[in-house]
Amino acid sequence: MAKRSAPRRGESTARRAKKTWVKGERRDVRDDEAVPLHAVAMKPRSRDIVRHNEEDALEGMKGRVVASFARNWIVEHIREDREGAEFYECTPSRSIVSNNPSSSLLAVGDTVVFQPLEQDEPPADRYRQGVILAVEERTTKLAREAAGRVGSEQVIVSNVDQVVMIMAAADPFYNKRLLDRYLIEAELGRLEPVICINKIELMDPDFVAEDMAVYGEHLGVPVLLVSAKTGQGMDELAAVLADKTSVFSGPSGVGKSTLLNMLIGNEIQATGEFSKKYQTGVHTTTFTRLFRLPHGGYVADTPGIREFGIWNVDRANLSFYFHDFDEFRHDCRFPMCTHTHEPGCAVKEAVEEGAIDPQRYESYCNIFGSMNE
Ligand SMILES: Nc1nc2c(ncn2[C@@H]2O[C@H](COP(=O)(O)OP(=O)(O)OP(=O)(O)O)[C@@H](O)[C@H]2O)c(=O)[nH]1
Ligand SMILES: [Mg+2]
Ligand SMILES: [Zn+2]
Repeated sequence: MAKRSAPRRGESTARRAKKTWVKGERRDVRDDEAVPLHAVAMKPRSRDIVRHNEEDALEGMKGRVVASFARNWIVEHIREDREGAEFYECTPSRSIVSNNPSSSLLAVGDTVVFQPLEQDEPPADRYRQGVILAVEERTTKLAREAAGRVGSEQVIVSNVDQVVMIMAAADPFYNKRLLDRYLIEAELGRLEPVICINKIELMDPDFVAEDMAVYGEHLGVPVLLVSAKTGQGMDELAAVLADKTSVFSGPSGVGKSTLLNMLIGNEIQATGEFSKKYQTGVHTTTFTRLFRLPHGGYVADTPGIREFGIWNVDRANLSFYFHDFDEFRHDCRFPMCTHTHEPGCAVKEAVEEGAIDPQRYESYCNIFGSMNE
């Protein structure tokens, strides 16, 4: 008798993967939720899809999800000619196929196959409608543990090159412990990390530079000190973003959207059509959205986050994400040393001698302590 789990002949990997999605389950939506509820609890609409090719339902148009808005996913059609953007308001098809098992069904940044619905010319304030048929495998992602769903990942944004972790020099004061969590997530999601401290005019820049030295000097993470208010460091930030796809992430109120508005500047009209239609408040971002930079590159603006549940790391491998421990861990007396309570721990010795930043070690212990045994 065939085993239940054995793939049936002709069943694609994608279709099998589809069955492992975690669906439905309602949960409380927090105000810092980066990914809307419908990303995981979808209720597809039944509509007639325009099938250009009846034989293959996946024959469709290729696009990139650039925003989530209300219950729709805004998909930009990827066109050969690249002349002018073309947007569609899409919902997932009931038979949507995903290559990202056990993860958010859709996320901003995803490459999708979609089909426009047959409809009359949409009203001026709406885009044409479409249905998403398939989601391609994500190459990179910024993810965290889904709120209220232990063991399930929530993708904030996918297919970006780097994560710019934005914090403020003051108002609100930056949180290095959150930075340490971001660094782990960046590595897991194969993203290059960049630290950007905004509102630098509110603090002594030398103090901040010194305080951040461990990241720049020991860990090789670029640290930018900027001010959207005075324009300080904006050229460096623009250079880091040029021709790349980046995500701005960090706590609420640190100036992510303000920085992005400055970078886009007067070009904002040119980049959107889109902006006019989906204008929310200037500040307090409520949904993730991808913007095209005037001089090349894209940046995803995201809602502020308060916490960052580490996903996919356990006590046994956590320390491997702390690269400032790398040169010491091999000298620990026990090969499976967790660097917490063991005697003869070279990492702890390095902390005592000042070779490892004590705050980084404290961060390690905090995250370690928050994980299940
Ligand atoms: N002093 C000072 N204030 C700034 C600077 N940049 C932004 N702000 C202010 O900080 C506040 C928050 O800015 P936002 O851009 O909305 O912050 P955000 O990170 O996008 O916040 P969320 O969308 O809630 O995540 C606004 O009142 C800005 O005017 C800066 O360089 N210096
Ligand atoms: Mg914002
Ligand atoms: Zn050790």
